[in-house]
Amino acid sequence: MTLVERMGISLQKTHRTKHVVRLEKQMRFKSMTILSAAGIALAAGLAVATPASADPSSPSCEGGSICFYHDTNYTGAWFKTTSARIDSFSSYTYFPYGVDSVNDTVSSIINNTGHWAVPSRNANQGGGYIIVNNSVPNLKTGQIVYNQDGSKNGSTSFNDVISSYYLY
Ligand SMILES: [Ca+2]
Repeated sequence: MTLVERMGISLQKTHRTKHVVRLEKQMRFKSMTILSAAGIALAAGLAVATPASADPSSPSCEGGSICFYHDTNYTGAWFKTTSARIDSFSSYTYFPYGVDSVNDTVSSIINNTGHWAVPSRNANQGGGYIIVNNSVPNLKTGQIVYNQDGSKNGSTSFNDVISSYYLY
């Protein structure tokens, strides 16, 4: 093989390699574009799903029910019932996971019973109470708390204290 022939082969190789590299770059760009589009679609799906799960009118607490949530804004573990009263939450657990007792752990309430609900600080409707007409997104603040004799307590938090309730 002459030197000229060798140079010819070498040039061909270089040209071919560059071409392949360019093709690979194009393919990588295309697959990245597809992945990005999938990522955007996924993010859009999640953006739609999040407010739906926090919606107070969600099927998790349909009409006739009262729902107690471990966390504020109707999130976290939840306990749903149609009972007219529960005298002690200590024997009730949340659905579906994690936290055992409903007692002294409630932070928000959805009341779809059509009645006023009166959750109390102690078991057997004792120790003071609040009156819940519809829903309370955050028991940590803004609550009118009553003493057992009906006088106002002055506290604005009724978070993590509820042990019983009745519908009025
Ligand atoms: Ca309590």
